[in-house]
Amino acid sequence: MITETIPQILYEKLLSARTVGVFTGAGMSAESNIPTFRGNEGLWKKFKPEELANFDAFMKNPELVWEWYSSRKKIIHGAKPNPGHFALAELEKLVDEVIIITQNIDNLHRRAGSSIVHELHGNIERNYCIKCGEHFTDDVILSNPLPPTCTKCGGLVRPDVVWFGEYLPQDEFSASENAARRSDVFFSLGTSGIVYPAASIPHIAKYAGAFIVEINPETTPLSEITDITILGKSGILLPEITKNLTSIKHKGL
Ligand code: BJW
Ligand code: ZN
Repeated sequence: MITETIPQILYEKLLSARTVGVFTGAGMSAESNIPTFRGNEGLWKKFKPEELANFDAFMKNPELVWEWYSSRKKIIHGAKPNPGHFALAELEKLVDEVIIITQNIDNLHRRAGSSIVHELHGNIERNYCIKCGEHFTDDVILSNPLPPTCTKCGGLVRPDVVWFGEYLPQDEFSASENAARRSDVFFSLGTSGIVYPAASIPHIAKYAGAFIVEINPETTPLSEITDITILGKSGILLPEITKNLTSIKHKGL
């Protein structure tokens, strides 16, 4: 079902759910003013994600890749969780278990108060040396000229994010697969659903029998497997869902 309003069946499913899985992408943070990847903003006009977010691009032109990451680090550092992030943290009071599986690297789910967050594509606030693995905080590296180098071995320092052609962190991916398998309701929020293997997670939830709900202003390839696709913004629809669920829990359906 594709709809612009929240159907009653979603509340019925949430009321009887034990585990709610939530898969999020860049659109989740759009209302925190962090540009999405495949929208029409900023550097993405000039470069496709595939052209900058890969190891070869970094080795060929570390200055350019660092210019892009340092500007994004600044945007993300200054960003705040939006009402959608806070609504997901609030949902923990209304159902037994809420597990966030995010492709985002911006830390905003944790900052909003969500307690279980699996990060599939890393975290932009961390950095490490490609030669010796030493970790560095942003404070240390951003105060130096870019691209930063390791104080221990002189190797190049990179952001701790997953680039194209790289493996996802195995523990985070396995935990996400398990969460998808045991979800009764599974949300896919603000993602184009085209980057694999992350995009396989909603499919795993589907085959395990979860009720799949997508929130996105546009349909995506994932819309083909959803029970409901609600066309709209996560920062508007999620607070509405938690508000209505709270009042249904108090007054009944
Ligand atoms: C709103 C909204 C609002 C707007 N409210 N919604 C199988 C088939 C085909 C290809 C592959 C495959 N398996 C692997 C591949 C290759 C590749 C891949 O998937 N390529 C495809 C693009 C074709 N995958 C990989 O390389 C992965 N690794 C891998 O497979 O390892 C195995 C391997 C190892 C060695 C050799 C070979 C294989 C790694 C993928 C890493 C992705 N990394 C990035 C960058 C992270 C770091 C950084 O941030 O810089 O992750 S790319 C970028 O895309 C980022 C995102 O997490 C990811 C997904 O994007 P997302 O979040 O969906 O954003 P958008 O912009 O696409 O969509 C936003 C959506 O929001 C839109 O739908 C809007 O409508 C919506 N929206 N406002 C709600 N207010
Ligand atoms: Zn080093």
